[in-house]
Amino acid sequence: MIYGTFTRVVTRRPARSLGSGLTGAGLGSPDPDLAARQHKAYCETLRSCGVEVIVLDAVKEYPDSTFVEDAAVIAGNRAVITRPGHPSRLGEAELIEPVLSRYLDIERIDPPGRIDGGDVLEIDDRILIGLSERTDAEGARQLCACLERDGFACGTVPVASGLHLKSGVSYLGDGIFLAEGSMAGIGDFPGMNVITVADGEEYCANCITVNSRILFPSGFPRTRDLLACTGLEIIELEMSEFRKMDGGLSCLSLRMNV
Ligand code: CIR
Repeated sequence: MIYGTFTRVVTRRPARSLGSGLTGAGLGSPDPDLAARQHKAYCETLRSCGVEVIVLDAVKEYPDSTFVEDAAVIAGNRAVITRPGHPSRLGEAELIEPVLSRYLDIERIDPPGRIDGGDVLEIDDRILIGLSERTDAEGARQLCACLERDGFACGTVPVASGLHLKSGVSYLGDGIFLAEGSMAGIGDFPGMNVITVADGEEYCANCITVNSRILFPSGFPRTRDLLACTGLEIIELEMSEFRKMDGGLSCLSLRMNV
């Protein structure tokens, strides 16, 4: 199976309350109309990659709920419903479960474990979990116990800077990581290579491979050029309004191959 093969994704429209969500970006308030247009383009691009896109309604009570990735971890036929690490996001877990349970076997992280999906990086048959402000050792332990039963090898790594593990590193498949400088050591496995993002372009370390395309944020030309060596088509997407809320490309979807 080629890494990043997906048949279906779940997204959630951004609420007009998006700007009331959590952020440390310091880039100002998002424009809700522009965020809606950027989200629509994100969904249309996924469809153009051959993926069925399930778009859930916005939930204004949870301004961060468009970042669906944090509420569950999908690996193989399994969805593990998380316990998001910030109290304002805890309720997002039960919001996401009904749609995922239509397609996937469900497990749940139990209290007191905490974990955000943004801290979980799938690397072929390995799962790397970032220990961050949002994800603790107990959450990681529970996720490992669950996914190891499914045959994944699991490990943890500290997240020294940035919100989530995947804020600083993406796995593109075929042994290639894209990482910002402080995360470059992550590819220290035999047969793995790391492309380091260009200075000043750290935000674009978060991108996703979908059916042999790389979905990549627009505005990071030097790093985009470095990705040519992957041989994959690169599709650029405007992400400005989600970036203002510390969100990247991976955060906006839960991706499955079932
Ligand atoms: C938060 O701070 O939780 C949201 N404003 C952003 C979450 C981004 N999610 C992700 O990287 N997976």
